[in-house]
Amino acid sequence: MTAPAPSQWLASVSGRHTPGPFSDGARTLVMGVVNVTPDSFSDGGQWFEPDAAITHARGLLADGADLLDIGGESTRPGASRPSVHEELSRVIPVVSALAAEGARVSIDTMRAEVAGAALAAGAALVNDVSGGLADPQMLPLVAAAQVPFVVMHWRGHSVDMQDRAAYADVVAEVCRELASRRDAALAAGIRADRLVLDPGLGFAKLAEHNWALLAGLPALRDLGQPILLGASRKAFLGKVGRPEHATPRPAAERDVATAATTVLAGLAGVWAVRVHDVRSTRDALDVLEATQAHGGTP
Ligand code: PMM
Repeated sequence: MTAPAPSQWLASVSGRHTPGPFSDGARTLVMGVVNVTPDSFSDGGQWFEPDAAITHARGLLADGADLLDIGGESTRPGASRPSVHEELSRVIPVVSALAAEGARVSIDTMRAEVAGAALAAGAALVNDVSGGLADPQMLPLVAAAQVPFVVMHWRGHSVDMQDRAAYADVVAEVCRELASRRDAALAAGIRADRLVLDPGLGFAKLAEHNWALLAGLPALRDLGQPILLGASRKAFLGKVGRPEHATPRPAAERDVATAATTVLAGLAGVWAVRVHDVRSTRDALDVLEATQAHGGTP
């Protein structure tokens, strides 16, 4: 599958927005990232204490986040996994506090036990970067809980995932592998209107694969499910516009590039973007929506 020619890209995204959980499809939602980890690539250690994570999350809500994605396991390339006990102790106090304040909380985990505890603590959505592959209990748990589920494209745990970044046609293969996980989720009893698909930028992907997937958003959207996009601060954005052997920009200096990907996502009718800096993301979407309200762009 080849990406549409540039002149066709805007036409192919024109006017089509897929509704999804918590959304009638009128606009792209903003999911704010709260990593309660010591080692995430962009903000590891900054919000590791529950109080710091909760304060940070409140700031994301004030900046306009529609959802908060709370995770206790770093998925940076090469990362090793925390124990279940450690993951639970990182995320549950944060999920409970924020859900009690009325925030819409997503739990970012590959473990059914953590997802179950987070749902009991008030989470409203499960975001599994393995799409149910890492833990066989995940799909039945989500089906029984009757909550929305994000299925991300995944080829294995972070410790060696970049060894699996080999594709003849990345857009076609990611679409095919996501469709197979969608079918597994449906077969497990998860309702189609609760399923969100995510191409998994940076997970078993090189920079060229991430760019091809951004160009391929219309093909992903044609899978018929709402799409979540997680481009925020990822390494390929640190390299854009730099000479090949230059040092990439540090993660905290990638928010303008992230906002540019948000505009592309909004144009392509993506359901939600998962981002670290909610303020610049909201600005980018507000500009797009104001332009669209005046009849410009699809
Ligand atoms: N990326 C990260 C973690 N969780 N979940 C989804 N659905 N999609 C993503 O792209 C994604 C994710 C890694 O980024 P981080 O370390 O900044 O959270």
